[in-house]
Amino acid sequence: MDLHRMFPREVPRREFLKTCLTATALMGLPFRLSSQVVKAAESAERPPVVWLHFQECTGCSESLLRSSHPTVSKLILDLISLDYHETLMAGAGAQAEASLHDSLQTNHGKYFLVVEGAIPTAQGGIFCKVGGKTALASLQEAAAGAAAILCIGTCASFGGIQAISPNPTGAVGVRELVKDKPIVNISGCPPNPYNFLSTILYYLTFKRLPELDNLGRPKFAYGRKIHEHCERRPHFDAGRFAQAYGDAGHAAGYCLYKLGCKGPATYANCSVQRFNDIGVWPVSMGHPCIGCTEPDILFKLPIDAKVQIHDPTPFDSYAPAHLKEKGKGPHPVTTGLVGLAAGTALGAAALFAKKLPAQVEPHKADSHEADSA
Ligand code: FSX
Ligand code: SF4
Ligand code: F3S
Repeated sequence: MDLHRMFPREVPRREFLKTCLTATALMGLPFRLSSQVVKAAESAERPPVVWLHFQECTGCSESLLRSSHPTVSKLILDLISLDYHETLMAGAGAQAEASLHDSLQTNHGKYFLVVEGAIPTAQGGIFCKVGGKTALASLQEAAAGAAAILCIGTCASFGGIQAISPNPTGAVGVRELVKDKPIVNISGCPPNPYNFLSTILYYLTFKRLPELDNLGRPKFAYGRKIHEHCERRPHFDAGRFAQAYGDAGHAAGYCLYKLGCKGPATYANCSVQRFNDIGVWPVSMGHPCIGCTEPDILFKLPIDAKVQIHDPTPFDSYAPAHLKEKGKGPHPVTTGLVGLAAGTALGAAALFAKKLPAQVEPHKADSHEADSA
């Protein structure tokens, strides 16, 4: 597929470097390794990628490709050789099937398999078919020759919305079905495109996959709770909560915990590496986090349900907020302004990185990682 022609990649040098630096910081790597990351991004090596869609809304691809600022999507398309992607490819029908078959044969053992969407398993998997084949059969065939599997989104990672009880199609995530391949789960509904980009860059730089948490997610992106770096955190600590949408506390940027914010139980970097290149994320827009990266929260807990706070974590990203006293003292920290000011991609990523345990050199391979990948 000639994506070079479909998505011309004139990424200005300054934007290219800035994106690489942001990814370096996001990965928790020290600044001195940024030149290695840049070199890897510039290298001619472009791992072959086969991208399959199953039960999902395609929001993961959409959010990746339709960013207001196209550097991330262009860079991703530049870093990989995207051999098959049902949403993007021009071919259809038998031609597309032939292309998939060719790709799996030619690059056997070398390609990355990206999976978007859950896989239905009930009744032999008849609930999702592409080209007459069940998603289950397509996954098994493509997984067999993959060097590693990247699950993009919570659907592919854990089943997502399709797997919600009573789960009539028996939808599951990839790791329930594939046991003999390294699997990286980049959860989120949809995930932040930077987390996908950084995973690819990590692999290109160190020739191995990043360290993963117990849910198979890269620790650099899912190692901390969003509550730890939320700009509304000073209000949480001070006991100031929005009680209803649109009330004075909500308008003043108070904490959204009482509206059901799942931030205290959600591992993700959204409060730091924000979305849409304009420094926004759900909480900065006034909506509680719904825990979209977490298999036991997303769609399983009602939006207004309060999560238990088991281990209150100290915050140190933002200065404490003080109530304004008439005529003196500091003004209350207003969330939107602080959020936007703090949301510049590089600064925000660096903020997250400084909180991570030192991850200077790539760690030793474990069972999650691709030895040959
Ligand atoms: Fe799922 Fe992705 Fe949510 Fe949608 O494709 S993670 S429903 S944003 O798009 O898989
Ligand atoms: Fe934590 Fe959510 Fe409140 Fe932010 S809005 S401080 S993430 S509970
Ligand atoms: Fe998802 Fe919560 Fe981030 S809903 S996008 S994990 S703020």
